[in-house]
Amino acid sequence: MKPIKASLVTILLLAISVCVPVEGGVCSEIYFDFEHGNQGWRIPDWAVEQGDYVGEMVEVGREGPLHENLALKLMCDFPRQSWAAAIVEFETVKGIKGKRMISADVFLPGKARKRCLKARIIVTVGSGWWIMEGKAVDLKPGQWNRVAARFDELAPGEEMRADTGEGKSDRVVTSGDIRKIAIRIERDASQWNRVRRYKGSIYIDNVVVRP
Ligand SMILES: [Ca+2]
Repeated sequence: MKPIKASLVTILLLAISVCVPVEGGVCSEIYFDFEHGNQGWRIPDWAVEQGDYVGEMVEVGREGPLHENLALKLMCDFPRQSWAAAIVEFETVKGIKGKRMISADVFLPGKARKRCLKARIIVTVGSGWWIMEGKAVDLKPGQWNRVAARFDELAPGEEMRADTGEGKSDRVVTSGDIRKIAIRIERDASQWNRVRRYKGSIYIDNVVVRP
C-alpha cells in the first residue's frame, strides 16, 4: 500500500473504529480492540531493516480456545544472548490531542521462559517527533499483563517559532499532539545469560488512550 493511501486508511480507521463518543459528541477515549482487523497497527519500516529488531509479522489472531476475542498477534524471534526488541505502532497524521494516559494488555504464551521479556509503551509527540518512553513491565508467561504509561510532561504541549519570512514577525505554534503510539517488547538484558531463544507469538489487546 502506498504511504498516502495508508495514511488515509489510518485516518478513516481512527474516525470510525477507535473514537468512542460520549455525550456532546466529544471523544473521551480511543480504544483499539482488534476485533475487526489491525486498526492501522503495523511493524514500522525502520524496524524491519534493523538487525536487533526481531518482529517478523503482525496480524490479528487468537491464542487457543481459551481466548474468545481477537488480538494483535506479533510474530517474533528473540535470539538467546543479545539485546533485541520487537515493536508495533499506530501512526496518525492528524495527531491525537489532549490524551496522556495509555494502557494495553500483552499476553506472552506459557511456553516462554519466565522473566525473559518486558513490554513498554512509547509515544512520538509534536512537530519535533519527540520520543517518550514509558516504564518497562515484566511479562509473566501464560497471562495477560497490563502495561500502562502516563506522559504528564507532554501536557503543556510544545512551542516552536516559525519563520514567516520577509522580516515579518514569528508565529508561535503550540502542539503536543501524539503522532505515534508504539508497544515495544524487549529482551530483559539483565537475564540474558539465563534465557533461551523465544520464537513465537506475543498478543496485544485493549489499547486505550485517554486524557
Ligand atoms: Ca480484542
